[in-house]
Amino acid sequence: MTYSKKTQGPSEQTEPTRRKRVIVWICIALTAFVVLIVLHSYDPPVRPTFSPTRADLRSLSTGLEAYFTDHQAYPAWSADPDENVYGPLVKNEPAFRGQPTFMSQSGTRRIQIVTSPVAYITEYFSDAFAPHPEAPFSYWVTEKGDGWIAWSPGPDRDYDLSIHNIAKAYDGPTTRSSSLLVELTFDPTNGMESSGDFCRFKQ
Ligand SMILES: [Ca+2]
Repeated sequence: MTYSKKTQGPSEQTEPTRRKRVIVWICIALTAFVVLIVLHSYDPPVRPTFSPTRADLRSLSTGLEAYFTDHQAYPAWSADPDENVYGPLVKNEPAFRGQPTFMSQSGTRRIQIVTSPVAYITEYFSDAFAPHPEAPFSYWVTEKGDGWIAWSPGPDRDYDLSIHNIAKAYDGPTTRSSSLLVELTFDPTNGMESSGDFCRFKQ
């Protein structure tokens, strides 16, 4: 007696088998749909670049020197949030507390500032790397008043230069950075991974 093996053609699939295939195709379609939605909605974080920061620091440098020409002094700075332009931001961002920057017009002393009444710069530039998007650069003038340094915390958004070390890092006009300044400032050879701050100073 011989037996022939009978294969099951598409038209001969049983109803349960057909239902399983339909369910599998529906699952595949749903998965593909979800993946497409996720890919479409994914918005990679935009990292600030250094070009605008570098350009803003250059413009700031021009404004500071114009101010010096008229006043024989650089604009006042303060590390006290009651006196400086970081003041309104300190409540939500403690990183600005004690960080030196431009003295504000509403400070306790009546002072000439760099934006008013004469606009040596039209506004304090926003530092794209600061812990708050509206924060300007940090800023400090040497005790002798002969030099200034302005800086951004850099890609790690954490200030390496502060009121506690700035006098040791920058000692006035020089063409050569101190070893401490080199250590604490951004190194382009490390790409965006460098933790150092990004600065410009009177040379
Ligand atoms: Ca830093």
